[in-house]
Amino acid sequence: TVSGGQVLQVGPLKPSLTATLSEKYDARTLPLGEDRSSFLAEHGETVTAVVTSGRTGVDAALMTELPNLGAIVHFGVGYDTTDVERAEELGIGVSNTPDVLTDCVADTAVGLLIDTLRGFSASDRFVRAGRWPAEGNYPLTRKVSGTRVGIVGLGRIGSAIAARLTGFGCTISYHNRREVPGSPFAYVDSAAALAAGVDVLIVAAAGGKGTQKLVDREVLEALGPGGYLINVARGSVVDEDALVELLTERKLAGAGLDVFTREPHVPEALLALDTVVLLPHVGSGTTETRAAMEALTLQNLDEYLAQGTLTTPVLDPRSR
Ligand code: 8YV
Repeated sequence: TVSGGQVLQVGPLKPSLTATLSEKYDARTLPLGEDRSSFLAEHGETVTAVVTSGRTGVDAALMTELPNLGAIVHFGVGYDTTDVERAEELGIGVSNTPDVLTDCVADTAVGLLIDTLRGFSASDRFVRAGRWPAEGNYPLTRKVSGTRVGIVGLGRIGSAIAARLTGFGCTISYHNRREVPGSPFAYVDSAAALAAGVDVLIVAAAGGKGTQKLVDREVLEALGPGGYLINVARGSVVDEDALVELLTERKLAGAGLDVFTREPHVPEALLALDTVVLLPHVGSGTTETRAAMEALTLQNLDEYLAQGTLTTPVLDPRSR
């Protein structure tokens, strides 16, 4: 049903993936700006598969302009930039790259947690600025082992974070859409109640409409002046304005953030705070994991082009 179709790249991708798509799949790239509408008028009908990422995705308007689109293949586990409800109505399949990045994102969460509580990045800046000889010992920080950690979203990544922190003697509890059967960790039925009972709140929930500002001002206030927030999921899951305000007013002890609402823009006020650790969305960013994500992206595309199905679908394609 899909043979002879055109592959379209939407948004920037890993350079090696872009090269493979153009060299081996004859893929075109959706132009930005003025050329976009003439490109779509000319080529839109031929496109059967899109390859994109959580940075760009495919919205409902673009789906309308690609009337023969059958699959949206994402490089990345998150697909919140694609309108999956509309894709489902249209019978368009959607895939992502689960599992292969779980370890690295969980490692990042633990690294951020340790850095935020122990102030390693801030103390590195202290050494580089020549302050050690001048000022003596670095101020004391917060012990990590044995802390009470609440995880928002106990999916693949949240579970991998919990497994790691169990080794640090942390007490783990979690909030999730629904209780996870057989989980050894305590389920708490709201994010605010979870935050009220922990020292560190880790956000590991999927982005998208269902989790928009799930961690709102009330949740952050429940975490309180002794509490820390770690986010390796999506900026949209947290009320970023409230977060910045509470951090600035020292009504939160600190935050470790790999994701932001308007990437690559980071709220200016955070840059001045030594209580926060700021990472440029590097959770899955290792050579090994990005290669595995690339391979799984191409495996999904190959399977779709050969037989109309996806290897790791979040939505199965229907024959169109
Ligand atoms: C990627 C991510 O960097 O997988 C995800 O959802 O956020 C990251 O692994 C991103 O998708 C690439 O644009």
